[in-house]
Formats: sequence, C-alpha cells, structure tokens
Amino acid sequence: PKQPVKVLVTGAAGQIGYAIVPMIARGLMLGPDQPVVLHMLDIPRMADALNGVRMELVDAALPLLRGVVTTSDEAEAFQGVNFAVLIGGWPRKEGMERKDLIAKNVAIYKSQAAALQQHAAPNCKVLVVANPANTNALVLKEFAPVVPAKNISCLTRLDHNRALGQIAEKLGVHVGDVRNAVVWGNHSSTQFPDASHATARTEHGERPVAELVADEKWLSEEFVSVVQQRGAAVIKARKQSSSLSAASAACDHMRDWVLGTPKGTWVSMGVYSDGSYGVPDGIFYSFPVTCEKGEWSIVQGLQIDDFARSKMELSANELDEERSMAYEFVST
Ligand code: NAX
Repeated sequence: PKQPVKVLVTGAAGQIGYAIVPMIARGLMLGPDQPVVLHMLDIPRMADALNGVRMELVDAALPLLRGVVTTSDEAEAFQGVNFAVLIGGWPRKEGMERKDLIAKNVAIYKSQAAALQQHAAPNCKVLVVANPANTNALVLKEFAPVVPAKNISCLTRLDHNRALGQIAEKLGVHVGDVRNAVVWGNHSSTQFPDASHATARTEHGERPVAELVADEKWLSEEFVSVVQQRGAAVIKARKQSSSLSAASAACDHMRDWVLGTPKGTWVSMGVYSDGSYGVPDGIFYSFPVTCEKGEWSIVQGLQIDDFARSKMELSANELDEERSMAYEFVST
C-alpha cells in the first residue's frame, strides 16, 4: 500500500475549496489508491468555517483521508507538503482595478513563496488557481528561487475543458471523444482557445475538428469568445463564480501532471515560458503540454498561422504588463 502524501489547499474555506477537498479525498486528484493528508489554510477570520469543512470531511467517512490539518499559519500549512493547490487570494470586488488586485495578491504570494521554500517537501508540485493566476505563479517563482520553476504551474485547464465542452456540444459527440484543443496565454479574457489542432473520434475514425465543424467563422469567432467569456457567463447565471468546474479542472491538472497524459493527448497548463512558439520567457503562459513521470513538456512543432500568432501575442503582452505591475509592487 502507498504511503500517504500531504496535499495543501489554500483558500480552503472558500467556494472552490469546498468543492475540491472531497474530490482530493476521494482520489480524483492523485489516484484511487493514494491516501492523503489534507492541509487546509485560510485566513483567521475563516477559522470557524474551515473547522466546519473539517467536520464535514470527518462526517464523509472517506477511507483515503488519513488526516486533516486546518490552520491560518502559513508555516504550518506548508509543512512537509508534497502537493500545493493555491486557491486562496484577494477576491476581485466590483469596481476594483486589475492593478489593485495584483497589488493585494503580490503581497500574499510573496509571503507564501517564503513558506513554500522553507517548509514544503523537496520537489513539491504547485498549482496556482487564484487570480491573476499566471502572475501569482510568477511572484511565487520569483520569491522561492530554490524551488525549480518546473514545479510551479497555474490553472488554465478549466479553459481547456471548456473548449472541449464547446466542441463536443457543437458536434454532438461525447466530450471524452474530443482532444487536443489548446488554450494559449493568460487565464483571462485575452486567452486564445485554439481548436485548429483538435480532433474528435467519430464512427469514421479520428478526424480534425475543423473539418467536422466546417464553419470557419464559428471556430475563429464564436468558439473563441464563448470560451473566453464562459467564466463571466457562469457568474451571470449563478451569481457566483465557477467552482465545481474549477475544482474538477484542478484535479485533472494535477492528476495528468503526476500520473501522465494519455498517449497522443495533450492538455493545457500555465507554465514558465522557455521561449517556445516565440512566446517571451519570464512569464507564466499556457501551452499545450504532455506529461510523463511527473514532468511536463511543451508540445513542439504545431503550425501557428498569422491569426493564431496575433492572438497569442496579445495575451503575452497582457502578461508582460501584469508582470510590470507586479514588479512595481514588489519593489515598493
Ligand atoms: P472564495 O472567495 O470563495 O474563496 C477564496 C478563499 O481564499 C476565501 O476563503 C478567503 O478567505 C481565502 N483567502 C484569502 N486570502 C488568503 C490567504 N492569504 N491565505 C489563505 N487563504 C486566503 O473564492 P473562490 O470562488 O473559491 O475562488 C478562488 C480563486 O480562484 C479566486 O482568486 C478566483 O478568481 C480564482 N479562479 C481561478 C480560476 C482559474 O481557472 N485559474 C477559475 C475559477 C476562479 O475564478
């Protein structure tokens, strides 16, 4: 039997936290044979709510769950953790500028970087969910220089899964038969959901989505904007932001990273750019990746046309701006 691993969830008293902890404790993130100890961090004001979540986890009688630590102390939260899912952050309130949001979260991620570097297990794998996710991941990397950059990632899998979902609905096929969409760039409305490499399994074999859809305008306009705006559409409908889908995507992201992507299938992950596809380095950018033995690598050699290139640059430029803003707050 496997030894238990420690999984940290920050912002664990929040919406996504509430959705994700039972998923992790049921093996959806690390496999059905992997026991886990959950570390749950939230701010002191949320201590009662966090304790309530702990009570519910006890009440759920989950056999894989070998322990729960609830705390508002970062050092205790990061102590010995093998995996960290960072969902906690300063929420965007109405009328709040992106700059203010970045300032608040730079402070949080700077402090968590120190805790990560000092207290987490060596080779801890980190997934940043909290927005601005790409830039929070960058702040974490900058302030945890001992942690290899390849161990830090941010979530764009929700956008990737949304893209697969839209394609499946359009074609009337099962979502499990669609693969290899790509989400490029920032987890924001400048992201570029790209269906031009995607395929779908049909009764006539695996075929390019572009061929099956046969609607250039849908692929380059409607599909792109629906995926980009899907988060806003969920908020409008639910009066709350995406939670179960975000939690599910975070499990998919970690599971594929740790256990590997299926052969011939790639997924989207926000990772530290190495300059692939002409994307500037020094930013966290969403790329198509495959994973094997706990390591991701960027899929190389995909054809990028001028349309895709301009969309990819737009998102890289936004990330560059976010980085400048973040650095401004770091130095003050
Ligand atoms: P909630 O506001 O419900 O939960 C956030 C939790 O974080 C709260 O309980 C809060 O007390 C806690 N928190 C605040 N500061 C903290 C700190 N310094 N340390 C630990 N915990 C802290 O938000 P929720 O809907 O759960 O969303 C969480 C984050 O995910 C937000 O930043 C949101 O924007 C982001 N999202 C990112 C997505 C992605 O695909 N990358 C999609 C979903 C989501 O919008």
